[in-house]
Amino acid sequence: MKISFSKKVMITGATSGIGNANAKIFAKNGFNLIITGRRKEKLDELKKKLTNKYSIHIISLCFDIRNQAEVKKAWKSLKPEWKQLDILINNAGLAKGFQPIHEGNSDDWEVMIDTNVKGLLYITRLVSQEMVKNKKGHIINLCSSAGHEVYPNGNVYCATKFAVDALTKSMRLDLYKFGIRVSQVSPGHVEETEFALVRFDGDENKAKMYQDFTPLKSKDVAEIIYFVGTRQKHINIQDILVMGTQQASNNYIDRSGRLIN
Ligand code: NDP
Ligand code: 8X3
Repeated sequence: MKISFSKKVMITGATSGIGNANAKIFAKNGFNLIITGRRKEKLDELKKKLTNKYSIHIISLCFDIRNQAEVKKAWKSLKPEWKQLDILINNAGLAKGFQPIHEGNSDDWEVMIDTNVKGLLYITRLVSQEMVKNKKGHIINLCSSAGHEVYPNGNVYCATKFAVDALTKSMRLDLYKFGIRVSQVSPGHVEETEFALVRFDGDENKAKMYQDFTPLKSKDVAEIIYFVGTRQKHINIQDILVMGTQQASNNYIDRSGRLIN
């Protein structure tokens, strides 16, 4: 079936957390989706749930964003009308490890650099070429408060997010003359994600980082991304830095107890 009349958004890393919440909010608002991630069963589950609930089309693409050949193959598998995306949300990303630089694990460094920087570039290269042809499109990068302010033990993760910040700014300089918007959203701590569990290699105790304060929830960030992606054509929100009320900065968090709404 042809889908060129409705808007299309690609969300990388839709199998959990912020990307998953984003898929739900865009689906609810009638967008057709391309959802990506490595866990096929999670993609299938999400596709089934959202297509049962909303009358939209969803393509799921299962690939490792660190593997340029897999990214290219997945993109090539799309029909031409699906390649004319209105929005690309570069969300897939992760932190691995939390050690000072002299104790860091270089395998972790490579995973973060390959995912957060190189993976983002691989998919953006393909999507942006098509957006330039169509003279329309919007790229929204998931940066982080860690891309604005470093913190102890954050070293390489922070560096990858500083790189995302630089890429957002420089991509905008390359693409604005084609009518393409480039934005980023930079959250502080976000719960209802697998972020901490992944960072601490599945250690559930270490991942309990949010018990003594209330951070943002994945849905909060998804709502902000949806807002950024649905402004009138003449508006480009360049960056939103957002944290929970108890987080004043990366290094100052009021851990005196969770807020009751
Ligand atoms: P989650 O771990 O819940 O989600 C990460 C997503 O990225 C998953 O869908 C995962 O899918 C995907 N992903 C990771 N590695 C790869 C890979 N190699 N190939 C393809 N997909 C991959 O974390 P969040 O939702 O929190 O993270 C989303 C983004 O938000 C990240 O860029 C993160 O840096 C950023 N962020 C998170 C914050 C937080 O506190 N949670 C705060 C600020 C920014 P799968 O495992 O199926 O491949
Ligand atoms: C995720 C937030 O503070 O763990 O980017 O780096 S933080």
